[in-house]
Amino acid sequence: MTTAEGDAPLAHAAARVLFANWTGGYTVPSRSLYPHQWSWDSAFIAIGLRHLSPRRAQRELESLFGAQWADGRVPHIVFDPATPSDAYFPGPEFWRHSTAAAATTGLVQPPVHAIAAWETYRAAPDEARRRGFLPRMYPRLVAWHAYLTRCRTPSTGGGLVAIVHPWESGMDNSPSWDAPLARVEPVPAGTVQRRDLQHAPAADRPTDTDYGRYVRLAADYRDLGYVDKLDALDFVILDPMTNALLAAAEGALAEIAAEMGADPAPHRARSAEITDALLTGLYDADEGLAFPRDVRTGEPIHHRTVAGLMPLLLPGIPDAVLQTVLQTGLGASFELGRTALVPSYDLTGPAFEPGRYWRGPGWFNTSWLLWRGLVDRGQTGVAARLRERMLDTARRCGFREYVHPITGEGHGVGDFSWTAALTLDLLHRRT
Ligand code: 2M8
Repeated sequence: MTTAEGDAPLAHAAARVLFANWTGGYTVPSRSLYPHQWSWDSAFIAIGLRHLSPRRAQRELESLFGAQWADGRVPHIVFDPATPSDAYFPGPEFWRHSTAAAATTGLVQPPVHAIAAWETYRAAPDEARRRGFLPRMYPRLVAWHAYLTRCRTPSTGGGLVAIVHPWESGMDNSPSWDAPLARVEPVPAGTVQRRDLQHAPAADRPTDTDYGRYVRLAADYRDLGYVDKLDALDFVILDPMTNALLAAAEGALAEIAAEMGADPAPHRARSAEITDALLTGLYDADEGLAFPRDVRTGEPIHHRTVAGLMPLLLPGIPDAVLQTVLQTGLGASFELGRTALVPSYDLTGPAFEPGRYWRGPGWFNTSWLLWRGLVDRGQTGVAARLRERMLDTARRCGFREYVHPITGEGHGVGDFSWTAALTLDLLHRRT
């Protein structure tokens, strides 16, 4: 796989970011704002890194799974012991948990890892076989998905897995979480140290009140010993992106199992089960997209966000649903393929803010996921337009964390790893 000649400067610039953010064993999302290893970031990073160094991409995932808990969960942050503990808040002394490998948080992030492992393997199968990459990763990936199924399936959730903190959605500050968060008492202002505001403008980041609520939820979960007593937690949500990714990741696990001579059938069956549960429990045919469901109230949360388009990732999506969700994506709320990046929140919605973290800006990872879903579902025309817009934006924004969805103006930090990694992946893969 090679990039076209004219794209060489962009590919080199992306590679420079990934090399600069490589720590020796994994890649930090950003040297300033996020100086540790993040779970789903590492999956997206591996997807790009495999084009530069398949071995580093393998190590990226192996290093994350080296901090996997005994119960199978893959922590959302693995703390770098060499980075001062006050460089990021909440740091290791807040979370108070260490595995044999490192201090970690007790939360998780969306399960993109099996997809990343399969893509990483396919970039250099011989090297991967020599290093025993799949035999090492497969049992760990199985244990990770088993944790979600065993511990995160609420009895009233129709078989879907739940998240227990906005940070677990990856779309931390989404308007979808406003109503469930309103039930949460923020910790007193003085207990939150906003390290993030030293690296990004306050207008691009969550408010102090929301941060106080994030910290309260995390402290409550920690004080329960990170035991998933779903009835005792305040924030328990069935999120469409998490579940669509789990269905897609089970599809990737089926490919991995088949490649290793193991039985792929249980993974295909699980993928189909989650697909059915998502279409029954979260998809709204009249609105043309999926909504999260609040397990505490049993009600859907009616904000239109990019997570609602993620049924496009489902390997077994029925054609009628595919066409409907695609029309929603192409419509006024998301303008898919016509904006700089796919907006994280409805362009016409009441809570839309084009510059604030997950409340409207476009992000490379969610846009890439939709691109990838469109390619896999045979929607190559729309996928090609989306890819062009993403590459234009990457050329103009300097690998920023997120951008104004229409103008492409950069927000958040610069030299952001998954922006660089996914740009590189797009350059290497024609639609
Ligand atoms: C953001 O989340 C972290 C907390 O995990 C933060 O705001 O401090 C989110 O965009 C999340 O999706 C991402 O994984 C993380 C690191 O890039 O940053």
